[in-house]
Amino acid sequence: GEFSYDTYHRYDVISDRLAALAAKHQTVAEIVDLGTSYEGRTIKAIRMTANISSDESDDKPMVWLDGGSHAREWVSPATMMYIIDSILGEQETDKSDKMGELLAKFQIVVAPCINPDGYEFSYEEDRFWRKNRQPSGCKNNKLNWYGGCFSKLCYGVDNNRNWSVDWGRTGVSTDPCSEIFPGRAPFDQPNTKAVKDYLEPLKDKLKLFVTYHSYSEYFLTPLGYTEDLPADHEHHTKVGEAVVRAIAARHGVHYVPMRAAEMYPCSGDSADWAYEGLGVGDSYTIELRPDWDSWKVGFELPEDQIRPTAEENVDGLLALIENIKYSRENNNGTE
Ligand code: 0X9
Ligand code: ZN
Repeated sequence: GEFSYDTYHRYDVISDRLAALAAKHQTVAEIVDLGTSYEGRTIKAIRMTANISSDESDDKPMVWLDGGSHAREWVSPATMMYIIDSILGEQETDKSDKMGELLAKFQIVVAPCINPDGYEFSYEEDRFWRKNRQPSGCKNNKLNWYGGCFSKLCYGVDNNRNWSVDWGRTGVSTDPCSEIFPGRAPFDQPNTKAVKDYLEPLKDKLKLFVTYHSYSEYFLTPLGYTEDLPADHEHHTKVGEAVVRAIAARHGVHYVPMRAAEMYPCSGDSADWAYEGLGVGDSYTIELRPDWDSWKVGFELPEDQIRPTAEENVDGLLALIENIKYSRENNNGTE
């Protein structure tokens, strides 16, 4: 294994590592090709479950985790890779019993980097790039006499504004050059469409949806587009408390649980789509390290913090899975 957690990795390295893991752990892992990005990169996930080639493995309750929706949030794909490693026993080997149980009960699908074009652009051109790289339109949508752009052509849609729930209303901009441009229609971007096309037919099996971002150290519960309390609010509050407690127990870092709209309201995010669009009662956004006050560090989380961030989120994920409605209803909860 050349894959380390002392450094961030390029998309090809992440993809190769994913393939190598699936090859090494063939009885419990397989690669899922979700789709193709605008620039032609394959958007991949790894599906992990006991006896992966058996038909009954398809019927197990599903957990979905994704990272790298926003290009510059490099600790997110890194954390996804570490979580995959831990589930497959490549890291956190003391948890092998726990992970075995998890693979027996669930199918866990992890897409480490759903915005590969943006991720690569944040290496090559602009470390602080957020959106994808599909041409989005002219600045302020203003054309010249000849049908070209009056000032300039811009690139990128905010992948986390492009989902269908409350699309295009709050916390978005109609300017294609904006960081929060939601696209021209829900799912008009290959990144969101790939995830939607994979998950929609599986929605009855999907019991937990988590999307990993940075930064702020928040555990965000529904809803994101409105301050109105969702029906499951009390459940979400309990889950949030359990998760942040587990995260803090690892390295003493206290993530803050809140409703996503309390961070700021915005339309069309992925967790709201999973919650209201697919009807997944447990749907969350996690904002990884650093904390909100460390804005000078922000997206440039030092490489020596990759491992602790990932470690605390392995523990956070285990607590999360124990506390989702599905687990509680099946008497596997903590209460
Ligand atoms: O704005 C986003 O898409 C997420 N934050 S980030 O800094 N990673 O860009 C937050 C999405 C959660 N939803 C709401 N805050 N409504
Ligand atoms: Zn983000």
